[in-house]
Amino acid sequence: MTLQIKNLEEYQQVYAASVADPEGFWAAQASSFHWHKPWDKVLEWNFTDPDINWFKGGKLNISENCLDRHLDTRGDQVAILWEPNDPEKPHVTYTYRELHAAVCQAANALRANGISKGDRVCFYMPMVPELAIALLACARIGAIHSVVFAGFSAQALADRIKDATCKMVVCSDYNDRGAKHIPVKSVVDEALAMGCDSIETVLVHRNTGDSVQWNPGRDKWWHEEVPGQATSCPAEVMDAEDMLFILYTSGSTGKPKGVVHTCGGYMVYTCFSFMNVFQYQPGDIYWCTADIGWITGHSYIVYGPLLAGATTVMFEGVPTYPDPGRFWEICDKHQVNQFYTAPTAIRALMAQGDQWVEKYDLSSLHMLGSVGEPINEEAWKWYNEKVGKNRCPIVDTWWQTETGGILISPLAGITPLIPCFATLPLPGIQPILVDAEGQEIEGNDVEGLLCIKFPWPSMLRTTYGDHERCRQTYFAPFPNRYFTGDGARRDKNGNYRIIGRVDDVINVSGHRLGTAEVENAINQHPGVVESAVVGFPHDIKGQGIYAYVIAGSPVADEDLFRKEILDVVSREIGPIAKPDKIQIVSGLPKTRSGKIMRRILRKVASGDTSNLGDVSTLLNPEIVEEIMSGAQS
Ligand code: 7RM
Repeated sequence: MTLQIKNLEEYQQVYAASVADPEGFWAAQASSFHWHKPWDKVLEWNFTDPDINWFKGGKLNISENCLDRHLDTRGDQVAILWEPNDPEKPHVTYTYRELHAAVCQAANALRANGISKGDRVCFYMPMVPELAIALLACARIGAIHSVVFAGFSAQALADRIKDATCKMVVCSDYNDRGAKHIPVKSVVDEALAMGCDSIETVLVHRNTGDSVQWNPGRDKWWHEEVPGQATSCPAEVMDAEDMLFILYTSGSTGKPKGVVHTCGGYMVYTCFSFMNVFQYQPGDIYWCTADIGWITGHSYIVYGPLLAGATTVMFEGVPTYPDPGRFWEICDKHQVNQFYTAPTAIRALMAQGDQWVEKYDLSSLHMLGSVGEPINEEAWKWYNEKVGKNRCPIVDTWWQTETGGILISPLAGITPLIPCFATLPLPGIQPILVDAEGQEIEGNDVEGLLCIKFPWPSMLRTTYGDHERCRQTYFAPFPNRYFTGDGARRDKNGNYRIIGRVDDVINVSGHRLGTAEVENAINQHPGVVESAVVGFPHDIKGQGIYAYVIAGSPVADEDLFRKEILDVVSREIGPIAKPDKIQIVSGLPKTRSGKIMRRILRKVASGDTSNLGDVSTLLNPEIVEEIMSGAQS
């Protein structure tokens, strides 16, 4: 059984033990799973290459641990409870036994279509049960999944398919999301027309039933390939360090990187963190509102909960459809016990007024979670008072795509809470703060750059196809440490408060974007010479996107120019990356070495020009005046 900590004293003991003997601690956690062969060594690592091996030589399959392992004990318990976009339609459940059969059928269908161990399969799908089923099917046959959030554009999808040389895309025909009817398959067709030569098959799930274009040699219907398959499927025996999945995430430079997670460590850590942070008890109904296109959905809708034998709710829709009471209606309807969402959703619902949340019975809730961005005090208080009725602990969970699982968070009902603090590290996690030179900042009541100084089982192993980029980004900045890219404060009692990114990554509605990535997209507009993108504080989104754009020739119709830029960004990345504000400028403030002084641009974008600091070292100090007077509000 995975250890579930029950009180603060036990947390302190377990934490101390996990640091004193990490190998002993994680070996004990790993022993609760089904291994075909035990590992030779719990941990071998260096942060120089980097080279990280957990449970090396151990043989397992994560889908067996999510499904087969539970059949005797909870085969008839609901594993996935799916709530559709349309509240008038019935919800759908899969028991562990049914999910096992469905996953085996899908796994056999993948094999029948030429997918085998090590092949990459791309997913571009809405939040339907078939997505979770097909992910687990990949894992069962040792194929590597790469989920692309279905809000990304054809171009972004094509980039990711090519980077991972995927052999198959799994998609749906259309997606009903809120009031929108989104043509998913046609975006895939468009992406594949951009030279994704590695793709042999497109497996299409019929979701809405509307007609789609068909490429007979390439496209296959899910309902023709899957249901006829056998309901058992021998699992591929994987090494603990074989790849489980790739998930693309934005960084401060260049194209998004494919973060790689492996089988054994990811399994052990997602289960352990799920059980402890959420304090899941047998029979509880757990709901995480994330999309499976992001890491939160991978780790805390699919893998963590299923490994723990939980009932996990999967929601197809959006928080505001058909009205802003939808989340609370679902909590009431399914008597949800653990509810995990993002601050941006909380702020959006808070802005709609209290009547929506007061309409429903939320007495089933035991705890509330928050993830993806710093939660501001106002949102924390509203969540606590209106949703939790002052009786549900709130866990502010800090982690990243790269960390695979939650690293710093209260354990619900155990760790004393401080609004807006992620509080304390989970067992096995050794965070430190460093200064710009990499010197560790010891003691308490201090602020610095957040690093982790010892490996944990679910950390990234590499970035797909480019190990050097992984080293450069995360391990080269400070020797022998994993650098998170976040700044943090440690209070007098050792509690962590995450301040936010210290690099050129912005967090818009909990979606992570690189400013360089948005700039590259804007620069695709033929009339744009150069651009600079920064984040600015936004009441609902957390951060908004502010773009400064230099046009090649005088702009006759500024509104048209702005609209064209938004279209280009939607085409290159997706609607989530569209700037909220675009300022047309004649130049950008640059240092003598040619670097854009983003500090100034951030200040202007945030509407605070009271203290711009020293601008005299700029190559073009005169531009600052122009930028300030043209600031968009
Ligand atoms: C899980 C996820 C990671 C970045 C991370 C932070 C920010 C995430 C919190 C947070 C403050 C939190 N993965 N972040 N959680 N900031 N408090 N509880 O979001 O890869 O998409 O983003 O998100 O900046 O580095 S992610």
